[in-house]
Amino acid sequence: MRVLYFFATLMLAVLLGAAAPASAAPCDSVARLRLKDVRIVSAVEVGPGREFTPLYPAAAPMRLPFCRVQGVIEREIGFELWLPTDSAWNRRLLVGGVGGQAGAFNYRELERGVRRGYASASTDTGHKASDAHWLLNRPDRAANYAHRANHLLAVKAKAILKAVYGAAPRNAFFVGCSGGGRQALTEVQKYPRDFDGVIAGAPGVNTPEMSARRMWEMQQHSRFGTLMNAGRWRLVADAAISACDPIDGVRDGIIGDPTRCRFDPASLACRGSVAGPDCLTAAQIEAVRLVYSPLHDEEGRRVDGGLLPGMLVSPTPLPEPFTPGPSYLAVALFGDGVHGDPNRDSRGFRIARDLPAIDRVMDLHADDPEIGPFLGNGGKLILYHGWADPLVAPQSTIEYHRSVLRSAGPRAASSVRLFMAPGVDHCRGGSGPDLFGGAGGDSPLPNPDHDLLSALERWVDRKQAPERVIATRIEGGRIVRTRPLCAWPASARYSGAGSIDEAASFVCHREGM
Ligand SMILES: [Ca+2]
Repeated sequence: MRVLYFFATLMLAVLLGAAAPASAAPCDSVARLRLKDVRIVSAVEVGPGREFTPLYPAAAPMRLPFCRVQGVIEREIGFELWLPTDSAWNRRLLVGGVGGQAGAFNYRELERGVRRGYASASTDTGHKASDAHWLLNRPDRAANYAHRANHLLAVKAKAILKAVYGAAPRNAFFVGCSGGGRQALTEVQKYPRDFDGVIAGAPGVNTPEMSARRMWEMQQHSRFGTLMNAGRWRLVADAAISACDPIDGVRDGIIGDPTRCRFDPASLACRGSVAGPDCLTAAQIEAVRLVYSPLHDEEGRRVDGGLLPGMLVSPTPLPEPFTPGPSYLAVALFGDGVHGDPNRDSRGFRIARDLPAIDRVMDLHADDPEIGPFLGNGGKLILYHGWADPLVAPQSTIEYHRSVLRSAGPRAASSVRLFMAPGVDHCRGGSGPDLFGGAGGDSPLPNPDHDLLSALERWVDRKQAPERVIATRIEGGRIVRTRPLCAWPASARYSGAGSIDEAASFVCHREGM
């Protein structure tokens, strides 16, 4: 078959008047492509002597030979498509989702993809992160961001691959976390034919509710002022971890399942009236209880399930994955989107009024459990979520998984897997092993036992569903711990012998089995 692609590419090159050797990145043919609604801005060969170093995230210069295509779909949906040489292409397409407000390309996935033989692609969803008010009076951009851009990218990237390599990709995968996880589920739910395999990490299944919490938390942090600084919130998270760590049978600095943890911040109360660095005053205890509790709107309706013990609250906005700068989607959504006011003060946010208003700006719900068409095409879906994620509620991913199983029945049981990652923060980081081949968490061992992307390849190719994946933790460039993540509802249990830092000492155990 390879020979056929070789000749197909050569023929295309000859037809287009290019004389590129077949081993070169296929740039010449791309620059001359004519595709409806696609403008190729540039097609540049990257390789030894022509290195490319992505500005974001900071990364090493890339020396692999590939063709870096920059283009625009329709008027302003920017995309990058990285094409390996004909002989290196694995005949697959990998699209990397982008979290937060998007407006940038996912260079981590572009790099991982091309390194592993994929043609890889990513879209900024139709605006640039440098434009803080991209959403102001732009319903067209709202639609592009919410669902159109990734769908169009899937369609156009496949067409480009067919033209360049002379063959359509045999399958297409999507990998994303956070907002990229929402994009992943939106593809599964709205465009079931785009992808054969999808990895959705920490997906904002309920992005409107999540955004409401973000705004509300910002209000509380503004109110508390210096009452609760970053160190105090750390004290609270650490105390909860310390208290609930042993419940899973292993004292390892990780809470296996924080829904089983009951932690009362009053256990940190200062003695008498003397405040100190290692204790909380009555006012601080009240602040902690409030922020960790389920959120209710001003009319008493429950919005979410609250934060779980061990999650670390940040009093200042954190950078959202893959998006340059600490700016929350929620801020653009409510100020520019809902109120059309670029200077709106977040302290004026009212949940009961503003949460329902999001739906009039754009559809950011990715909670539709009816994914029969995707499963009917043979699609495979891997969900994962860090148990210590304070930005996107892990409970919502478990609930979504449950609703999919309920609605699609046995077909879902053989085509959908959820992996909960103890101690893992938003998408990565935290105290738990966080490298397992999810979005931006490339495993040091890219094989199906250690890496979700490899496991997805095997699942799609050979119908072998992943029942566990071994997560790795690296500190100071060294592997310090490996631990299996088990297909939900199973969880890793210490076998009773061997190092707690070795995956081999753990088995996947399902309660009641
Ligand atoms: Ca533990």
